[in-house]
Amino acid sequence: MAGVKSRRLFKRAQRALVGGVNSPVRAFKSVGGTPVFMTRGRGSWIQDADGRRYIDFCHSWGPLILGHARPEVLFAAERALRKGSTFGAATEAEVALAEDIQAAVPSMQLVRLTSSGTEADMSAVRVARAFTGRELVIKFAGCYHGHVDSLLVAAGSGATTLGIPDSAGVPPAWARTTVTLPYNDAQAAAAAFKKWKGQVAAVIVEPVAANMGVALPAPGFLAALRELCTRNGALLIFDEVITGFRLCYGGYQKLCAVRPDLTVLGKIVGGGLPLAAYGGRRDVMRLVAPLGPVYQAGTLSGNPVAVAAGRETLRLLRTLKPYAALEAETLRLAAGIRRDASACGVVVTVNTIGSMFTVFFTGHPVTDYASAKLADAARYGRFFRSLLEQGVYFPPAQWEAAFLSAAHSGADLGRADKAIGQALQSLAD
Ligand code: HOZ
Repeated sequence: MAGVKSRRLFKRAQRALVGGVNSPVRAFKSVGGTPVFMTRGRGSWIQDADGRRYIDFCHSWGPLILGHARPEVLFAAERALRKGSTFGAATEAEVALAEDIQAAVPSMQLVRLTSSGTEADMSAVRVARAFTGRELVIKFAGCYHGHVDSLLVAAGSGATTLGIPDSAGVPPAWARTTVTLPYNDAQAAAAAFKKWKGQVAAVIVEPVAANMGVALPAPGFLAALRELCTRNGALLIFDEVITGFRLCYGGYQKLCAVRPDLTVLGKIVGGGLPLAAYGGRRDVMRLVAPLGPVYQAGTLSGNPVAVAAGRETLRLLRTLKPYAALEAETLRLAAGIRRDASACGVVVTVNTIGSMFTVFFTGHPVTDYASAKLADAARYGRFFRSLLEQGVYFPPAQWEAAFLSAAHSGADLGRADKAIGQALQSLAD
């Protein structure tokens, strides 16, 4: 249960902020209890307003692959800040970050930096529509591409958590420009291309779904989407906001060897500050202003402080190469969770890839939105609250990814493993 100060702050917050928060999943609605107000973080831990520390497996929903307040990243951001927080003008550092992105994700031949993943997703879809002269966009149920109007259809993440996957306020005519299909169903995609022949501008997909919890692409699924898009003159957009620089140095596209036409990045690429990017084929991106007629802009786009944090994070990832170790630790943690769950008779499915994982409270394999929705969110809430009591912070929602960072030590993971065992046991009691 949240401490006295967090409870007091939440009361105050509700008088000033909608629902007391600035992003709905923070409200703890699906896990129950009062949101915990954080005051600081370092390495693998965060601390709340009551001075309690937690081993963090949410890590701000993914950006902090190196942990909180990594000194080199802080130093780089601080150095940039001292020179001026924003110019609304071109800087050399943003060019260097774009070059780093091009080198790591070669399909991004031209890059545009934005301030949030939502903005980058929205812009990628806009440019795809302009390039093809078509309106329809295929997305997959349970995938989340930010709170873009036309993509808030069967949306995952907070929209699923709060039971509003089809948001109010989206004109039905806009929602009708989106065709929603089951994730991992290449046949459904082929049928959709047949049905809406010559009308599909783009297919947008999280190459590894992470916003319905973690669900892996079935073998051949992404390659089939590539093939369908190419054959039908549509663009393939990979939303790698979560997977970018999370599973390897670059995008998941490097691991699955499928080259999208456009890619969206966010989270890690901004080193924990508000920065995202979209980019792709030169002939497509040349449509974006000032080169072309697709308008997209931002006062804080390519903000120097965020750029500095992003560049330093990428530099550290190139140097430290943490990916193999992170994956091994995640697999170990997941094996422990499965073992503990089975020992106390609690049914779980644990999906992992690299340093991402989700504990689903269902015995069914989770491969798409329908199977993810079988998970028992109320059980997850009890699990979450038990972990919180024991000083371990998981994402406060069932349909999200949890993350390991390079800052988690063996001791952290040992403590977390014990706490998870107890949390599972409490569900069995
Ligand atoms: N996009 C984040 C991962 N699902 C959630 C963050 C939020 O909605 O606040």
